[in-house]
Parts: sequence; structure tokens; C-alpha cells
Amino acid sequence: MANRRSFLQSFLGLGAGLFAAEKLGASTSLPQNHRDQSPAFNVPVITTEVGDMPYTMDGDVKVFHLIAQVVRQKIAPGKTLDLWGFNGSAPGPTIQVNQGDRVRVIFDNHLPEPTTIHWHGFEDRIQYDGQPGISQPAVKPGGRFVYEFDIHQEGTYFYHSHMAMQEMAGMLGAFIMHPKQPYRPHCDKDFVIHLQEYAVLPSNTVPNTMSMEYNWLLLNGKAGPASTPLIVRQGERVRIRFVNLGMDHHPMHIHGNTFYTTGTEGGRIPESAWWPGNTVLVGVAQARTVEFVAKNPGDWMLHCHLPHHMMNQMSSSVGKMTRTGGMGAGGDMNTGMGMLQGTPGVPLGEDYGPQLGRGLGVAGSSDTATTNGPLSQEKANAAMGKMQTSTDDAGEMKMDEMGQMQMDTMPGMQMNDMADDIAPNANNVPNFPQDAYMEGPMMLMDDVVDKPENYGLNTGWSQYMQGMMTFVRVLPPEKYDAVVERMKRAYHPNNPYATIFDHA
Ligand SMILES: [Cu+2]
Repeated sequence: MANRRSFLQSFLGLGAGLFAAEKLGASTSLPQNHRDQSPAFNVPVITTEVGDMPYTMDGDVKVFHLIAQVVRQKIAPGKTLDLWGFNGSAPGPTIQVNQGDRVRVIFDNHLPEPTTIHWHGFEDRIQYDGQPGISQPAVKPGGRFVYEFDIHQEGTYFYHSHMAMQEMAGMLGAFIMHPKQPYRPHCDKDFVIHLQEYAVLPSNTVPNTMSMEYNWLLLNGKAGPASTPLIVRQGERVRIRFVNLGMDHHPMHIHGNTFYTTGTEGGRIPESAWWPGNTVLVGVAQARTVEFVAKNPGDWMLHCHLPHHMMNQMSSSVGKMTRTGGMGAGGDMNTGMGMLQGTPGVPLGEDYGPQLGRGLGVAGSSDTATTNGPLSQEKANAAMGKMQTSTDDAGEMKMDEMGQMQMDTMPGMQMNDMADDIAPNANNVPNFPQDAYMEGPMMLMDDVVDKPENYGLNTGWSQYMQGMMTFVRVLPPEKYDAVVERMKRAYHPNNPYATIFDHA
């Protein structure tokens, strides 16, 4: 009881200004197996990768300092992007407050153009709604605007730039309002997952916000296998809040469990109206909250079920027609990635003729069909060179260079034994290749993406995790303790879920 009381005190902000430091620390002593009998209480949400925004107290006002800025962010091994985000990450860190709080957000614009922040779903005064030119002047570069709210709602809300293209460059974050009357039944773990997509041309670090097609699909700013699994103790009741502030809809699917949808971007759904499923469609500008009791042990996949959203760096090297002459394998970069050009300038207009998918070739040409055949080291190297590109950053390996390297000399990365993976007659089989587009499964990157949350996964798991894919790891007590012990050591002794953001 003492643990729970001190937890509540710190969580409710009775220790002024200590919220960020203490609330998660207390979560390490969450009681187990108390769901039905014990009273419900709020637990802070966990936003893997991006974490929480700290605050200070000014009297009884919680004060957050929100900074819009350029952020350099590693989204996958070998892939670093220049995004626009908040306080060092895109999405920005999560803001957590309680129903009844008075909240001030001091917003500074460190971007080179005007912006405003919209508070998505807030029922509050119009002057703090963040519509540039309508409810407030746009905040110019170097400028500041102070937002102030009386929190009377509960649920999963968002903050984001109200400039559409800036939003697509990463300017979004979660704003969680914890209810005065805690939700029942009590949840032991409460996660936030942002769903995002970027279109990034090869050798580029900047997303094309004009694109309607995407080749990088992210959970909390990371693509699989760099995404971070949700660590859960067997028997816990788990809440996951999916947030979608992108251009696509995402049917989020969990293996091995049935969840109930218990909330939307408008707050809690009455229990009589919850609906069961294993997939929930999270539309643009929506939140969907799901809950389930994690009773089945295992490393259960949690992923968007759109097939193209389970891939990284998608290219038109899929399908039989990429291996034969006679038909283009995709538009050039400009057309395939949706950059306006030509007459009449419509990316997929009739003036471009029939094409398949998006191309990764040289601008103005079609993709070159590649031949299939026995997998020599040279072929593997060539395929590597095309798969990913990266930046000119010192210290970061360019994928082109990697393509020239012997795989076995690259620390942590190995090519699979592909000779075993491709059938000798593969070229004669209709529809080949589909997921063998790397001339074999993806690279084995277990070591490259190693982190405490991945401890104990089956060797080779990273070859089959891409895009919007991660795990809910439902761990029996001993295994759970072993993983959490490693998280404590890596992040914070009292705060195992305080993930340290991996910038670049
Ligand atoms: Cu999706």
C-alpha cells in the first residue's frame, strides 16, 4: 500500500516538478494480479523511443516548454533523416497531465518559417486553438506563443503543427489527459504508439512531404527492426493507445490476443460499447485505445496489416515483371515518388504511360531490370548497395560503401545464407520474387539493433521485422524480470521504461 500511495502522490503532482523523475520510477513497484479486486488508479503512459516532456510548476500551473526544431533522427540501421520535430525528436515527447490541471505550454519556434501548434480535440478557448491567421498570428521564426488550458477532458489527445506539410515532416506528439476517476478495470501497462510514414528518395535524408506514397513506415519514429518491443509481464492488463497523424490509415493487428477497443480520440468509450477484435483501423487524425489481459506468454507481433507497411525502403524490385524485358519496372524517382513535373504535371497522369509502382532508378529513366541467378558475393553486394542509402555523416556508413564491403567484415551485420533460401528454378516460378527481393530474406541485424527489450528473442528475428512491426512480449515472471533488469541497467535504475532516444 505504501508503494501505491507514494506512487499516487508523485503521479498526481503532489511532489511539484518531480513528475518526470518519479512517476515512472514508482511504476517499478506496481502491484501484480490485482485487476478485479483492487481499486483502479492511473499509471503513466509509456511512449517507447520518445518518452515524456518534463514540466515545472508555477504556483498550481504545470508549465511545459515546447520547442519546434530540426531533428536528426535514425529511423533504421543505416538510415538517418532530417526531420522537423519537438524537443529533440519526431514525434515529440508525450505530454501527460491530469483532468483538472491548469496547463501552460510555452512554445518557441526554432524553425525557419512560421508555424502554430494545434491542440487536437481540446475543448478550450479559441485563442489557444492554434489556427494560424484565424485564432492567433502565426509564430514567426524565433518567435514565442504561450498556450494555456484548463484540462477538463480525459483521454488521448495530440499536439501538432497546423501547417499540413510541417506535420508530415514530423511535427506531432501525444497529449495524454489522465482521468480524475481512473478507468476500470485497472491497466498495469499503458503504451502510446504513433503511426507515421515518410517518403524518402534514395540518398536523401529529407522526406518528400508532397508524396502520396511512402517507403518508410514508423512506430514512434522507428522502423522495424529498430522499433522497440512493448515489455509486459504475463497476466498484466495492457492498454495501447494508437495515434495516427499521417497520410494513411493503419489497421493495427496483434497476434495471439483479443483486445477490446475502449477509447477514441474523443476519450473513453462506455464499457457496454467496447468491441472485441485483433485488428483496429486507426484512421488519420484518430486515436484508438485497446486493452487486453496478456495471458498467453510469447513474443507476439504487433503490426500494421497493410502489406506495404511491413516493408522498408520499398522499391519496384518485386514481382515477375522486374525480371523480364518489355515493361518498365516503375516510374523514375520524380514520377514514382510523386514529385510534380512535366505537363500537365500530374504525377501519374496519362503523359507518363503505363508503369508499375514506384521506381528507384535514375531520374528520367525506368528501372533497370535485374537478372536472377545464383547468388554470388558480388550480387549480394550489389543488392546491398541498392537497398538502403544513408547520409554523409562522418561515422555513419554509407550503404554504397557497404555494398562494396564483404558482408562478413561488417560488424554485426551478416547476409543470410541465401543459397539455401532461393530455389534453383526460382526464375521459372510465376510471381517470383516477392519477399525475396533482397535475393534472400533481409539482412540479419540482431546485433545492430540489440537493446534490452530484445533480450532473449530468437536468433535471426530481425530479418523478418520491417516497417510498422514490433512485438508485445508477454513474458513469464523470470524472463520478465531478466529483461526489466537489463532495461534498468541501460536506462535508469528506478525507471526501466525511460528509453534513451537513439538520435543518430
Ligand atoms: Cu499501415
